[in-house]
Amino acid sequence: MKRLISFSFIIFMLSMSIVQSQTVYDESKVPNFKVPDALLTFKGKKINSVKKWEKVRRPELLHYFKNKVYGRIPKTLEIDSYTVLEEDSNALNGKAKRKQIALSFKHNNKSLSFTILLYLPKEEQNPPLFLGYNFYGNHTITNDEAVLISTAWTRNNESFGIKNNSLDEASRGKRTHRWAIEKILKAGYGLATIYYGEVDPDTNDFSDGIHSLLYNKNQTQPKPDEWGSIAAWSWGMSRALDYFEKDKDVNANKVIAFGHSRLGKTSLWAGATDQRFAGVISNNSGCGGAALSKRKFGETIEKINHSFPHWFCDNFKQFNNNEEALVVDQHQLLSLIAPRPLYVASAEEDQWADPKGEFLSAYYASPVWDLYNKQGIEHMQMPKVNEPIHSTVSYHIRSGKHDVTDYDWENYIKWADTFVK
Ligand code: GTR
Repeated sequence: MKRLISFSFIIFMLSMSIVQSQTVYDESKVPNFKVPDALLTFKGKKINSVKKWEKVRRPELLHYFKNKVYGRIPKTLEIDSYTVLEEDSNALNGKAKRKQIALSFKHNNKSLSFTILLYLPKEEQNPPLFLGYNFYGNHTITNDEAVLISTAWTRNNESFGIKNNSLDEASRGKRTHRWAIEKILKAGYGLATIYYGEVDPDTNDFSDGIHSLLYNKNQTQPKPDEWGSIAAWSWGMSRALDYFEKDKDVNANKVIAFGHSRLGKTSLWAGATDQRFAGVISNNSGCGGAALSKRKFGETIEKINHSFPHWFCDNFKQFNNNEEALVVDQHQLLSLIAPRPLYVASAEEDQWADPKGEFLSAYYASPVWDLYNKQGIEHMQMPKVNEPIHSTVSYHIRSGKHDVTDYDWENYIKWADTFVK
């Protein structure tokens, strides 16, 4: 009997854990939860002025996200030197000026460098620009043969011809569809991109990448409240911005942080931590990006920490299957970008990223833009597919899958023309 009970107990526990880790794609299964108020401090004080927001609420939210979600950066590390590896004022059939710049960093007898690929529209003086990471190397975003191929570790990808974790000519131009370079240049914007693996390889290994430059003696991995990979990639975006401040060809006051998916989580965190970014775009950023965690729809904190244990700080694991314990939610990450322009975009077939959770997040963040008399998302009703809402906080859900398309870029450009340029 005893044996029978313990056996059925084990089966029960097993089935519970299977139930718990099942992915929710059904709106009726979204739990009831209280959305934390962006304008109420942790001590329950109402925030009703820009001054109080900036002095009290914004810092406490930022502090919480640093310590519990993305991880804080242990020390400051500035560019040691930079080298213009290559430049051509007649690139892309005479339409663009191209530059490739390596930024180098040194600390603890270690060094790291990453390369910015920069295209600028030829006709413009000091144009604004979009800055975003790519997943497989700068040479994948264009067929331009002059773009240098990274020597950093890369995830293998058969359809891109990437073998042995290293890049070569086979992958050139494989991701052109995600980067509407011609449209961007024609609209008078520059485009800058960096291969994210040069800043920190996307593996659960903290011996490589930028982290190791900032370790204390005998430290081999970040402390529980120290930076994971997303914070490391965001750090790299800020260092690129440091470089732009020195480059007279670009307008460093008009740099828009862009990112897709994990790199959209990254652009949001970059915009939150570095107020020099003039605007932020989150393309299908999902869990740990724009989407509300407490909805537990699609990807959850438990799932993301399980698949990608290195993306967030270790403290974030406290919230695996324990979203109730989070005193914030991702709309408060978005609110840290106020009053600057923010664009959150979803895709209809990207249910894993919870489009509704991304939309609601922009909606619940909007009272902070209201404080500054800027227009956020005013209605709780999600817009129809392919009917964008353009205001200082913008949102669209387009048809199709998890990706970056020309449709997305056309909308980002329109929004940037009105709210950033
Ligand atoms: C998925 C991950 C998402 C998203 C995506 C991506 O596997 O679960 O959170 O970041 O990868 O970056 O493409």
